[in-house]
Amino acid sequence: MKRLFSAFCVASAILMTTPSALAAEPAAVYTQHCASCHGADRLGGTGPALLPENLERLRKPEALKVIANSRAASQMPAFGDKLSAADIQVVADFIYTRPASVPAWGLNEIRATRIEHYKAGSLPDKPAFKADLLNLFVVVETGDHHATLLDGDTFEPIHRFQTRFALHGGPKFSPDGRYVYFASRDGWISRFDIWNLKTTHEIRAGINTRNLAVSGDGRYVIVGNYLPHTLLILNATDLSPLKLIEARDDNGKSSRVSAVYDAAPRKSFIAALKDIKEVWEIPYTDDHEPIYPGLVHDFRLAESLADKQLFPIRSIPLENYLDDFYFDQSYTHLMGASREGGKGQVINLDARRKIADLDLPGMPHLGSGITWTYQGRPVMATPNLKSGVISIIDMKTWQVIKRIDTLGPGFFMRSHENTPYAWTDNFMSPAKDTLTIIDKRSLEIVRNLTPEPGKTAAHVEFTRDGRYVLVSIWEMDGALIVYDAATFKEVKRIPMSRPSGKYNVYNKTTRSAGTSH
Ligand code: DHE
Repeated sequence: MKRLFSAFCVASAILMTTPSALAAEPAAVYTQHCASCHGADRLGGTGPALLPENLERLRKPEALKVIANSRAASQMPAFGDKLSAADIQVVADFIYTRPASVPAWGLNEIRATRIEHYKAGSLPDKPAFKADLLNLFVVVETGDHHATLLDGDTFEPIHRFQTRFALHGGPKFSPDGRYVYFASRDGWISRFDIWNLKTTHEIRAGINTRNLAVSGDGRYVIVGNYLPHTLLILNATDLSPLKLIEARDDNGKSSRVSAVYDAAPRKSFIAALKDIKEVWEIPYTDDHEPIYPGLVHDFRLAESLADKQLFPIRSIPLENYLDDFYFDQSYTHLMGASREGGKGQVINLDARRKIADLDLPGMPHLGSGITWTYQGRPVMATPNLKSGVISIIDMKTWQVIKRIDTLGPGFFMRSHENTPYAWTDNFMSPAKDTLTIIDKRSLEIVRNLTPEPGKTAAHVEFTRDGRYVLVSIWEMDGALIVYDAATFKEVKRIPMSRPSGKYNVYNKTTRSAGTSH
């Protein structure tokens, strides 16, 4: 029956897609020209998923151009000479329309996607190259969907490899720094053995994924999804699924998962929910006795686990939705921005309640925040996606003690324990080719740099010792620029294909106060 239907669709598509001013039937155009790469159900195949959630970052006029002309570094052919303008419009409208029902993505579908390239434990326990294994960088190159492993002492690339389409968010390292886990927006999770330069396992955890976290003990990977509304816990050694959790409250209201983080000192994961006023803490050890008092959900969809107590959900009710957030270094406090922006809240995770409001204008990007000690007190600094300001917050009083005006709204902010300077970009503004450097001792701007006039400069990360700063020239013919962190002089330029984030093994695994965790 299914085959008959497809044959009908293809036949009618052929009849209807001969160049003419009249548009063909949308599903038929899709089936004939797009389904073989993007999947009959639009869930993706060799090409990315084409559902509205997955297309959020591509505006429709841009999509029309991609269909007609293809895009750089893509295997997709141009359809401008095969389809009429009306048909291109019709198929674009089709992919931006939600399907009648949400595609199923339960444990069976997830398990069916798992790929074991190398059995866990089958690769040598000895690095295939010589370098300081803790001063390596993983650099994500979004231009042609690759990642580069970079030696943080010589700044020489060690290995460049293909990744899944459209990685997003921070790749996360195992505690010993040997493995790195990537998440793609289409839900693919990949485990890469840095020592052996090999992808060992892959699995598709969701249809539209936000990010992943690795437990502080290295045993688990957790993935947060927008589509479907789930969290998935995986075995970190082979990415086999352990537990699928539906994100919903006790009234059955379900929610997208905005993000999930590892709170290593608490031995738990913390998940932010976009559509329900709760934040979830999910302990991952079996010694969490007693299971926390108060509201504990158990939306256990996994088949029975040996230990029924694993991964309970401790829900903290909130006054407002939480979107983007940041933790203090002890992971006792969570500072969150609501999705409306303009205001933030501080939640004490032990007291399980809000303890303060934060006076933050615009749309603070708390996820990019950093901390240091200023005049004997812990402070936190956050850039702002909507206004050109860095807010400095006293983490004892939760008051904003200074607003530093920059050249424009920025996205990322970074520092290191061994440098007196904090660096931020002005990525969201006309001044996106500039970087602003702030003295952490005076809270004053000491320099605005323009690494390459007219080219976007963003996302900074320090070497293990804090002596050098790596900056992305975020362009197709981009580069990674290495600066001396003390003199702000350029040291080296390494060509790369639209490099986005870069991640230093030591800074990440030691949870440096100058970087995201
Ligand atoms: Fe990101 C991290 C959410 C748009 C590049 N981004 C994150 C994280 C979240 C997030 C929750 C933390 C993940 C982690 O640590 O595991 N990002 C969002 C959004 O909600 C937003 C605004 C809209 C969206 O489309 O999702 C958004 N992000 C972007 C971009 O437009 C960026 C600049 C380009 C891109 O690749 O899409 C972008 N986000 C990044 C990068 C990180 C990131 C490079 C990792 C930062 C790090 O150093 O850890």
